[in-house]
Amino acid sequence: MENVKTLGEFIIEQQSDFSDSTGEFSSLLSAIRLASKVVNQQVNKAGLMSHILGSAGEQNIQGEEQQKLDVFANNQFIKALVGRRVICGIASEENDDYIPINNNGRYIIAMDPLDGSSNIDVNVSIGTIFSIYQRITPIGQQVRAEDFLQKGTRQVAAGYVIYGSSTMLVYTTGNGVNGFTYDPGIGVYFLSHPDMKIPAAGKIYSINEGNINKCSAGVKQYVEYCKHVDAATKRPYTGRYIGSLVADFHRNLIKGGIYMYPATTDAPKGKLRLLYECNPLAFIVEQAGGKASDGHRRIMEIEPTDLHQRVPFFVGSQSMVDKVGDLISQE
Ligand code: AHM
Ligand code: MG
Repeated sequence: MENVKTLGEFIIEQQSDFSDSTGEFSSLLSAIRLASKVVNQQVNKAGLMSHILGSAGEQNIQGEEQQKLDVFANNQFIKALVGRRVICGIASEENDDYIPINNNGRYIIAMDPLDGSSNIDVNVSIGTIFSIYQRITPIGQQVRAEDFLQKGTRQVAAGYVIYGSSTMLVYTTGNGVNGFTYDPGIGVYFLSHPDMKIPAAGKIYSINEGNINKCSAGVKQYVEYCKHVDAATKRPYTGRYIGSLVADFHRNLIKGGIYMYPATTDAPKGKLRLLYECNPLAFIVEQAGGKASDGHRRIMEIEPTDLHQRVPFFVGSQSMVDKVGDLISQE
């Protein structure tokens, strides 16, 4: 075990790089680490919960209402974050409005505590996504909307947890991307993927192609391009779509590829949320050498106007995001 580094050790090492002399930021990451372990445990027994122990909406043996897993995950992350007192506010996909916490905390967090939760019943990988900022309003006051409506370029950290065939935590503080794999036997994350880089040109495209006739001309042309046979550019590309953002993103980050959730005629702003789905993954992909755009603009430069705002999302290998962007701009 000589050369093996745990997430705990890694966080302490990074503390100095991050000017975190008070250890506040480390404490925040530890809260996320802790909550992810609790959620991981529940996700692993999700099949038992619904089919054997009774489904959500029923009462458990103590007469308590069983929570759906996404609500459970939300509560776990909130509980862990509140406990550390370094957070002044939380925005979550599960809450209509932001939650003010400790007025003396320095950090705000935007999160999707359990993304892709429609996949739980069919045993497909799901994830947690988070994005961290420093507050704008002065310490000591209650947080306001402007603390959350910051551009992605102002993120100080972002990451995701994938609850998959193994559970991983991947994050960046703007100094590269590192991935940690969870050993459930001893309850520890180990550094397994140091300094992750996305291949500049991938061969996987990920889109819900059932919606293709509701997409704009540029997106249609790009999908046709992906399927076109051309030995020189190694096309056709491979189509892979799990329908679980973290899982699709994670695979493409490692293998090279593009994930797309474009605007459609039904959803002119796309489906995914800027603050806690797109911005954090954009930060990670850029730190890994890739790109993220809404088809026209860099995701992280979009000025947010609403906590739950949606944006079209194209994320992955640089040349692929550029290519679809070129076709969209020619529409
Ligand atoms: P959710 O936040 O309601 O779980 O929705 C987000 C999910 C993503 O994980 C996934 O990429 C996308 O929705 C799939 O949408 P669709 O079924 O329209 O392809
Ligand atoms: Mg979501």
